Amino acid sequence: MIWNQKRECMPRKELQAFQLEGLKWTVGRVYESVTFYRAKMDAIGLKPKHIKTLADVKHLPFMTKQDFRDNYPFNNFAVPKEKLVRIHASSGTTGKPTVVGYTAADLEMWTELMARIVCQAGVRPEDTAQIAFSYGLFTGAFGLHYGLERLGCAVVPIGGGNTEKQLMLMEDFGTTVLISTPSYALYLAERAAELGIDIQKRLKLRVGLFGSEPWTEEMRQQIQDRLHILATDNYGMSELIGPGVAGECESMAGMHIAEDHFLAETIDSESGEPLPCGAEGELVFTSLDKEALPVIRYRTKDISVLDDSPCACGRTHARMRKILGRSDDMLIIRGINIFPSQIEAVLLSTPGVGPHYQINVWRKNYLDDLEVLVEFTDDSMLDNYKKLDLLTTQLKERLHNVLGINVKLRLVEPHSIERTTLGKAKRVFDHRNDPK
Ligand code: DLL
Repeated sequence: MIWNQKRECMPRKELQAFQLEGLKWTVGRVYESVTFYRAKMDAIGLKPKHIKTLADVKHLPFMTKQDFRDNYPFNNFAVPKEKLVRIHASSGTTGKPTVVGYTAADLEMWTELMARIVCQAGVRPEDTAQIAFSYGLFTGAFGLHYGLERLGCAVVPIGGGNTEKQLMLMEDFGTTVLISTPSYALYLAERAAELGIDIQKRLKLRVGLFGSEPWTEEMRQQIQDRLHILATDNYGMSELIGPGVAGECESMAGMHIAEDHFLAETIDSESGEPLPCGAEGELVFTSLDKEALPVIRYRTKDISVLDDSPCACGRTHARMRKILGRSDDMLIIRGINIFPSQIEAVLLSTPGVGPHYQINVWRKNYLDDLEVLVEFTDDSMLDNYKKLDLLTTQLKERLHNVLGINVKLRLVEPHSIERTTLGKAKRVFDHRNDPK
């Protein structure tokens, strides 16, 4: 089932013409109505009339999170405040949040996009969907809520946390679809096991839509095995719209980007130069029909690969590969670049250790040290030093092979690493700049 056949299966030539219209419209509006962006264009002598082809996007200046902060709260909006019907904001831990606004037309567009995302993940009107994201300023819960309702599902808006109640309602309501972060899905499975709930017998879950934080294929496998569901990925960010930017289809071969609403590019994070399709780089998005908060060349810091080859599902929109990490999450240890996802992939594909881990980075005597804590799964290991030693050596070797550096590895008892039940999981703790 394709939610919007006309849009999602548009021949690529037609799609590109459609995108060019949207690009011209957006650049014109931003130039007229958004002072800071007009100043950026004026500084390089660029006028809206200079945008003649899609390739001309590369002449436009980037937008970054800092632009949102500098224009807090509403100075980067292209409509007067009276036109807004919703305001969301990022969950940033320090300083002022990143504020995003929606007109009625923006909310309608977002709802349609989300119906598309849930439909392509395999959700159907007869499903019951439980939303375990927190409702509030975070865009995740509301975005999925409206999309699921538009599709015709029964939505259970329980919100984040409250794990035992989540499990009770899942059983009593016959929930078939779970919406959450991937780390919370794993936690749910763990709690169910602790409470003696046989997931296969007592729950009817069949599909999960997970996003909002990085997760590897190995993590997907663990979720699928433990919850007995199809675990699908979807991607987005508040600055652009919230969830709804991209999501997997039944082919499970990358996430289709809603290219009729967003123009996607990848760039070299350091030079800012555009990269060809197929090359790994930082994702950059331009909105094509947003009213309240048009976004031009927003640098996401998320690293991925674009693929515009045809997909078996028939949708023509390009796909993006699972996020490898964020350029600002990349750890540079003794000159070597390491993404936490590389560590996750090794840990989760090694039998005997669980999916819960923590990465610490320390600096001692001017040298960086990477420490990985991971839980072993078998309680009986506690008394078996030989087994523990063997597993430690094996993991250290595997990590060394993948990362090219020695890692301090600590096997810790099951359940000793703190679980994230609300919001995004935090697994990396960089202590290099901690006050002495
Ligand atoms: O996390 C929007 C969202 C909600 C997406 C629910 C999917 C589901 P922000 O809080 O603004 O918005 O965070 C955006 O989260 O730049 C990525 O670094 C990360 N992220 C989001 N989805 C994924 C994903 C929402 N599927 C930031 N895989 C983005 C990896 C993701 N990282």
